[in-house]
Amino acid sequence: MAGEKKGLQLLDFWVSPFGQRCRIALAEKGLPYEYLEQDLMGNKSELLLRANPVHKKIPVLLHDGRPVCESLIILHYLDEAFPDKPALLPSDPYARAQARFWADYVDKKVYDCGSRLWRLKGEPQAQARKEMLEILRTLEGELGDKKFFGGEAFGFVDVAFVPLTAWFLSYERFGEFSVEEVCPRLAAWAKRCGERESVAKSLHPPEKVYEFIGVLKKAYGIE
Ligand code: GS8
Repeated sequence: MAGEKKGLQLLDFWVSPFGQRCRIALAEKGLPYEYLEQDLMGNKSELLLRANPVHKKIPVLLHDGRPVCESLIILHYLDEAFPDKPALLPSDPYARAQARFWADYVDKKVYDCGSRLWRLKGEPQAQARKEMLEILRTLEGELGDKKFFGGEAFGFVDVAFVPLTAWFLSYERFGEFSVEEVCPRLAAWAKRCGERESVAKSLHPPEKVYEFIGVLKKAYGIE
């Protein structure tokens, strides 16, 4: 047991899109929890190291003291552990598989490519820009004319992807493109999601994310 407390606790870091997924899911389900901000810059808490000894990363959800790690696994767990609350995954097995596929695509592609956009310069950065546009266009293609990725209801893929919309402004500045121009339907989806209370309460203004990237660049010695 990593913690002693009953109920739900979330070990998190304010700007983390992975942590924000969990905050949004908890809010969508109306589950109360204790938020425990973690220091990731060189001073990780005993609780975090005990709760996630393998990756030593946030987010970690503690449920009655038992840790669940990895954001998408946490979303899945919340669906299963609280079946009386609104589910994020659809009930049809095929639709579930599709939702997992796209959440996994977001996971593998967006954050990593975005990091390359602000970390790199010259040709490697141009390559990251090209890739980012392909990724966004692919996601826009999957969204199509739907309101949300799963259709009418805000669900698993939306929760997985929407925290990264707060990073769009930074991607646009480093990549010198406009999401609105390249992917208008995706931009409209981001706006639609941002109107939900669960999302509005969990995300930070894109300017704050941009400032935070400046802090990271300094810490990594990137000019
Ligand atoms: C990623 C979590 C992660 O990168 C998930 O939960 O989905 N695949 C995981 N967490 C970062 C903060 S957000 O960038 C983290 O905890 N980093 C601390 C470290 O690497 O030391």
